[in-house]
Amino acid sequence: MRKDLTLLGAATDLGQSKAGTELAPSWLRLKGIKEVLSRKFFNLKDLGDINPTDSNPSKDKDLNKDKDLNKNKENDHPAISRYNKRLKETIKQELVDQRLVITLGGDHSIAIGSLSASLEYNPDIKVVWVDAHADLNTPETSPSGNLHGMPLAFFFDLLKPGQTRDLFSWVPRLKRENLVYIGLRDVDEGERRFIKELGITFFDADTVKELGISKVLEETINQLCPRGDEDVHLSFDVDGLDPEFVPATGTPVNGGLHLMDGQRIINTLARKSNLISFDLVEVNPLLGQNEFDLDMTAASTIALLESIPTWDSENMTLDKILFDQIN
Ligand SMILES: [Mn+2]
Repeated sequence: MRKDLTLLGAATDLGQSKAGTELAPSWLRLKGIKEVLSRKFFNLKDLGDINPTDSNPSKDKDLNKDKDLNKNKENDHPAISRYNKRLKETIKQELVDQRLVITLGGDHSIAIGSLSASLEYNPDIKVVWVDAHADLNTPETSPSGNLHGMPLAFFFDLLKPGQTRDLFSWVPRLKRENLVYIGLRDVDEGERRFIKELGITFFDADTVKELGISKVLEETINQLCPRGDEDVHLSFDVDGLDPEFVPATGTPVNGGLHLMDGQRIINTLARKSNLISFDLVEVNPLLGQNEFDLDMTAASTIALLESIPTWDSENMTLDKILFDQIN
């Protein structure tokens, strides 16, 4: 894991239909994540939030209106493409500067930009995708039409020729053997077919429970980072965890990972690879039934970040304590 950190808010809700994910970065800052992260790294730089309306305000400012009126979602695709291109350029510069980037979503469509940055930096980047969903739909296979369920389809060039494919033609390709899924349990028909055809490795939530997260991580590391110094991009959708831990998210699915499993994934990858980029997405502070749900969601998200190991500045090594602040 790199020793200097850049924090970035990808403050958008354009990839799905529930307003609120765009508020997560500032909400999580209020909950104290910078204090947690500043203890872990030599140096912390917060770039603040990038909003879809920062550029082209006249064109984009009304995008969030009428979210639930089921308007034609394809109208948002040009804005999502432009937005992710900007994310990509910003993140890539930080990667080139040898900094670890934590990108706070936002919905999972922000991984189009963040993973593009990692791939332009290193075309052989290894990717661990923690999620209840495979995010591998295309406009043709998606039941919802929401782009946050499609980001990986762009990296594998699965889209049929058409406007959306053209809009995202700048997205680089990912090698299918460089991706491992952890936590899947709500996978659509078309996605199952793609996973099978591409031969992508996955450990669904039931397999994690059966084998235990240690075994799953051992196999993940064996495939992706046998040397231990490979560059890794971790894309962590909080709905990979059970809704018991993260109730305030847009598409919760029962039977998910335990919070400790999530912590182990982060801690292990940070120790056993060169973690360069980490998306934390789909927190939605406007969802949840009550105050308890919001408190639980904030506490779990902070607990995930607490599981990042701490750099020992004297010895230039990562500390030996497994988790700093958990109990
Ligand atoms: Mn996702």
